Amino acid sequence: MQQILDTPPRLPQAQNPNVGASKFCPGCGHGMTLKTLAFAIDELNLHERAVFGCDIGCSLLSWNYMNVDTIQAHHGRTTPVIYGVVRARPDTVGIAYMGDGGGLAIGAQHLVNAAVRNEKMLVVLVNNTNYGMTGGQMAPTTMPGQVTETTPYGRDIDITGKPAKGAEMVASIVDTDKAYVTRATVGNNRQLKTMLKKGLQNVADGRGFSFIEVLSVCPLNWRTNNENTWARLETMEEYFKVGELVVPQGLEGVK
Ligand SMILES: Cc1ncc(C[n+]2csc(CCOP(=O)(O)OP(=O)(O)O)c2C)c(N)n1
Ligand code: SF4
Repeated sequence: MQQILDTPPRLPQAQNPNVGASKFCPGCGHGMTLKTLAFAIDELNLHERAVFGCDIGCSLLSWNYMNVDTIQAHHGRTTPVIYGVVRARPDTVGIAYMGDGGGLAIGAQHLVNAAVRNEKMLVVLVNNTNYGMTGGQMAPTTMPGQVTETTPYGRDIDITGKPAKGAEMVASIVDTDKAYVTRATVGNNRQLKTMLKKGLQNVADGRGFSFIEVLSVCPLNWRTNNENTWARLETMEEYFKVGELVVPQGLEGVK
């Protein structure tokens, strides 16, 4: 038993070993997503080509998390910052990492333009159904009836509309011969890694735009214990269907 306790956890090479204690709240989905992303970069051996951009929001806490070149952008602006890098240095594999507020509210126009133009970059959008960093306000993805700081009686979709489905929106505007669009969940780590690898490989091959929405958890603002956190994720998975929406030819070998 002691030997197990003394064995350090296996860290991916693409994760910074000197980051210290996690800055994310215990049980946060950002940490799970980032570690899986780092393993995906390892398995594709993309350390030298990867450029990681983090948004404002809790994603900014990853500014020193990755062991690859990293840029911190303004809220919603990570997508254009990263495709600027890729346009200047086409050999790079640009990754724009953001929350649902950054991708589907303040940065929505950038996401649309990048998808339509088939910018050769990967967008990872972590959907935790609220504005995490600022205390848990309603986001475009907040579930019907969900209580947040700004919807104390639950989200009323007659007033605010239905939750935005990012993956479906992106799938409807991309070049389906070149783009990879999918929805993953932190509830299925193995599938998440395969999807991240496909998204990265699509960019690394120079084929085109990749978009991965990751259903995630925010136990702090949801005010949920472990059991209720995972129960809520299952409710999210009923509304936001997990699975691939657009898969171009050429990714068959990526597992
Ligand atoms: C231009 C601008 N507007 C507003 C803010 C305030 N702000 C900081 S984080 C945040 C919400 C972040 O939510 P989300 O993008 O969903 O990421 P999460 O924290 O949930 O991961 C907001 C509104 C800001 N930093 N910059
Ligand atoms: S507020 Fe939510 S999203 Fe932000 S670190 Fe804490 S659990 Fe994660």
